[in-house]
Amino acid sequence: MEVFAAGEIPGFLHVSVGQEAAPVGLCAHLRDDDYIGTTHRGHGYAIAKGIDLKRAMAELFGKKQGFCMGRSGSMHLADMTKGIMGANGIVGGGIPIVTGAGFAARYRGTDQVAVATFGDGAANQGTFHESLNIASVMNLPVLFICENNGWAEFSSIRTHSKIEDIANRAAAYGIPGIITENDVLEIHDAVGEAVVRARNGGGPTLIEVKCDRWHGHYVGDAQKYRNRENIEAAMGKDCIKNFERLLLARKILTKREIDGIEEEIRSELAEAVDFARSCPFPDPSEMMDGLYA
Ligand SMILES: Cc1ncc(C[n+]2csc(CCOP(=O)(O)OP(=O)(O)O)c2C)c(N)n1
Repeated sequence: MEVFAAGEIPGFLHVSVGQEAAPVGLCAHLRDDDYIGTTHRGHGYAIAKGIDLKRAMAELFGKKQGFCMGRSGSMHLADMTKGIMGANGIVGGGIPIVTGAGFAARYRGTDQVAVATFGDGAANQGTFHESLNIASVMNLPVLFICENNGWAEFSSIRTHSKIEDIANRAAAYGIPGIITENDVLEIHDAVGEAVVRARNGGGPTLIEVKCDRWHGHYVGDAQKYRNRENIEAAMGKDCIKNFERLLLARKILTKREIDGIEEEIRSELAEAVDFARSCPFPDPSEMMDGLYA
């Protein structure tokens, strides 16, 4: 957010602050050869799936050393070596792509799984319904993870859906629909079961995570449509701090160890930003490289 606000990252940036539990709880179960496809708010998943931070940051900066040679920026960040099929700027656009990856895994007879993550707004797209249906009837190894943060851009879920629980839509396709809180261990448990089911031929699962978007839809969004109480309530629920408290209470980590981890993360991020700054932009003469005609 700081680097974007300083004007160093072009385009739009959608951060997932407040929504860290789902990427961590999910990706702990995934192998490098499992597939994931995310949304415009997908950086957390890319990091949790193991993307190299330096090249990811270079991509956000639009630099040549980025994973997509500076072509994708934030919203189509991909790294196929880690099964990261891409963020997607088209709301609901990643869901059928991931469903196709699930079909490919089944067709090749592997035990890979494919995971589509998306928001509550995307659950109204035709792609969501078509993908759940075909994944269900073909018993595909696909997980559908809906991060319901209560907002689709500037619209509250109350204005775009008559039901509160997106997970209920699973019933229409005869697959399990699970609801979790924004709690890393709860998500880890739910995903664990769904991944085992998918790898063993048991078909898809829809998991809805009830979470909160701390900030605006994009960095710089003044959030005139949202009142102070709603924002403060969201920020009052911190899935990282909650997990820290649990680790301390169970004496798994000390405060000092937690501080050490935070320091490590801070310096890893600083290194990534320095790397991105030092990289050149792609040369205009390379503009047509990588295009199909
Ligand atoms: C097909 C399509 N329609 C509209 C938009 C504009 N748009 C961008 S993000 C967004 C809302 C997405 O909300 P949600 O799926 O809940 O994800 P969140 O932003 O909450 O993570 C919309 C409508 C778009 N990018 N693509």
